[in-house]
Parts: sequence; C-alpha cells; structure tokens
Amino acid sequence: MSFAGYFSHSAVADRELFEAITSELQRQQSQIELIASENFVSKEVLSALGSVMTNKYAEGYPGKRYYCGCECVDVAEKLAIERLCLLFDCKFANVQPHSGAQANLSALYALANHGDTILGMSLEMGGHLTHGASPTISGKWFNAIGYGIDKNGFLDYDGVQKLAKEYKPKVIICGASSYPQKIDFKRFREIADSVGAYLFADIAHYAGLIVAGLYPSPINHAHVVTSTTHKTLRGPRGGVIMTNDEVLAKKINSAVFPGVQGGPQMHTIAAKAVAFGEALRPEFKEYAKHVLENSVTMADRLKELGLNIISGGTDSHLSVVDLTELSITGKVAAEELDKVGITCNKNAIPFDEWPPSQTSGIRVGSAAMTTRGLRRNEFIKIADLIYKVLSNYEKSDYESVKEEVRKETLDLCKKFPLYS
Ligand code: DSN
Repeated sequence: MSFAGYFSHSAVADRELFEAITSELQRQQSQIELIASENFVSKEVLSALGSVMTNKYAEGYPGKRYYCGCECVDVAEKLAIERLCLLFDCKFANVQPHSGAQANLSALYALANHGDTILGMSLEMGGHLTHGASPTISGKWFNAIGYGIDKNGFLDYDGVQKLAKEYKPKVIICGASSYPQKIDFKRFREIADSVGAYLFADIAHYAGLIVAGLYPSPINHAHVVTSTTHKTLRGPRGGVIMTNDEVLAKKINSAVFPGVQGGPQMHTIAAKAVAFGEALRPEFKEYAKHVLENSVTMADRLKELGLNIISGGTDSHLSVVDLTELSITGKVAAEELDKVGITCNKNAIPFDEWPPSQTSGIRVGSAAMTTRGLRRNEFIKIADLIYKVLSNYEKSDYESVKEEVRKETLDLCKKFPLYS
C-alpha cells in the first residue's frame, strides 16, 4: 500500500480533501524543507494522530476528569507525562497545551497578573510573538519590555540585567525563534534572582538538541520551561510545560485547564507520547547529532561562498543568513527559493533596515532534511544551490539557472524519499 493509501477512506468520501492531502504529501516529498521550525514525524506518530482518541472529551487530568470513560486516554496522557519527565529530567509536566502559544500564555497566566511587567526578547531581535510582542495577548495584557542582541548578533546579557533592574519585571522570558547560539540559562536565572522575577524558558526550537545533550538545558535554572513538540523534538504539532516546583506545577495545571483551554486533544497527546518514546531511544541522539552537524556545515558553506551569517555561525539547528551583500530582500529570496523547491522563510537580521514584511535575511534549518537522511555532503550541496539562485537573481540567464537548480532539488528529494 502506498503511503497515500492511508487516506483511502477520504478518497471515496471526500475527493476534494483527499486531493488536498495527497498534494501536500507530494509537495513535502518534492521540496527541500529548510523551515527551522518544521520536521517530519514518523508514521507511528501520524497513526496516533489519526486515532480514535480524537473522539474523547477528557477535561481535567488523569484520574480527575470531568467525564466518565477516560481510563484509556488516561493511559496515553500518563505515558506522555512520564516520558517527557524522563527526557528532560524534570518532576512535573503538562502535555495538554494545543500549541506553543497556548503553553506560553498558560505559563504567563500562572506566573503573572494582568498589567504586570514581563521582559522578553524582542520579536525583531529573534524572540517570539508570545514573549511580549504588541499584537499578541502577551503584549496587550502585560507591560511588555523587550531585550535584544548586540551588534555581533549575541544576546546582550548586560542589557537584560540593566532592563531588569530598571523595570523590575515579574517574569523574565528567555528563548527565541531565530537565535542560533547557545543561551546562558544560568546567567538568566542570576538576573531573574537579582530582581525577584520568575524565569520562564521557552525551548521550542532547541528541545530536540537539549534531549541529546547538544544544547544547554534550562530545567535546573528556569522556574518554568515551555516547548513545542513539533520542531527539533520531531513530534506532533503541540505544546508542553515543565517545572520542578510543585506549587508552580499546580498553578500551571489550573492555568492550562480551565484557565486557557477546554478539552485536551487526546489524539495529539497520544501522538506526543509516541514521539517522546522515540526521542528516548539512542537513535534520536544520533539524529540530533546529525541535525547539528548538518546545520553547521550549511552555515560554514554559505560563509565560504561569501554570505554573512548572523553571529558568525551557528551552535544549533538554525542559521540566519544576511543577504545585504546580494542586494535581495529576505522576502524575494524566500519566494525565489521556493520556486526551485527550497522552502525557507524570510527573517529579520539585527537592526534590519527593511520592515518585517520584507527583511534582509532568511532563516534556514536542518532538522527536517536530516530526518530524510541528508548528511554533510548534501547540506554543502544545498548551500551551493541557495547561493546559485540568489547570486544569479535577475541576471540574463536566471531562468535557466532556476531550471537547473529545480532539477537538482528534485533529484535530491528522490534520492532521500519521504514516507515511501
Ligand atoms: N512559527 C515558529 C517559528 O517558525 O519559529 C515559532 O512559533
């Protein structure tokens, strides 16, 4: 049975949706996926996501539900919690957040009150929307102050300390969406302690690397740690919250339900349990090692080709590439790369002169293509292809360059099949 055969029921019942799903499968199979926040889950995770657990209402927590008939979903949720605690060596975990944004909102709801001051990394400096950006509830319900990076692209810890002293935040948030270097969680805790703030670490991007011991863990420094489950951790789309503090654990549970969410998505929680089980295996450490190696390889090659990599390189699965030298915006670059089968996203660079809708950079990540089996040589090739497209943009033979590159990306994808 082909992988598309999994969807054979919808082929009969709903042709339009069947076509949308199979086309998406085909798109994923034929593109080089470099979006740093994406990955490809196992067929086992997909099966759990498509399981009967979606039918069950289970408001509450294992053993304390608002409905009867929760004995089987309780098993799934307890497994997810146990496995997550083992992965991150923590005492308490909540696996119900529907997403990273819900996890972060719940953490803030547990730690602070409406109107309190929070201090997080600014969106334009590499932070996340939910760390206090003005269009989100985190920026509207709290007095959100932003910190940033220095001119070399490294976190400005002295600046964070200064802002903390000045604004006395209730919560300091560390973690980022496009920061390629290691975060000094210990230093953040010292800053938080110096002003009596809670430290909340969002490890959504780095979770898989942390599990493999390739990136520092904040678990013994932060009061609360949140993550998504679908990036380097390679699970289903969703969020989690962890802590070692029993009092905070209770507050977090109440904040997630009934504070922010209603019924948990039990099929997703089952799929999280499957993915956490996979991440506990030695093969996952091997995978994460390749993610890091491939990321460094790609960044180094882009540098060799003459592009500026923000902060001079990467210590994680992602890099931010400054395109100023090539006189092409991040928006145009991402769109042009997409046309040749390389998917990435536009990204602001520090002190960007272009607005966020255009940007001067792109963000590239290695997690998804490493799952497909690509290694150092292929990542060097990908860097070469990126450079070939962008450095030839709008030159006389640009169309034929794009055709050549598209052929090469398709060949690479065929060599490393997905869900075959
Ligand atoms: N949208 C995610 C990312 O791309 O980093 C963060 O939520």
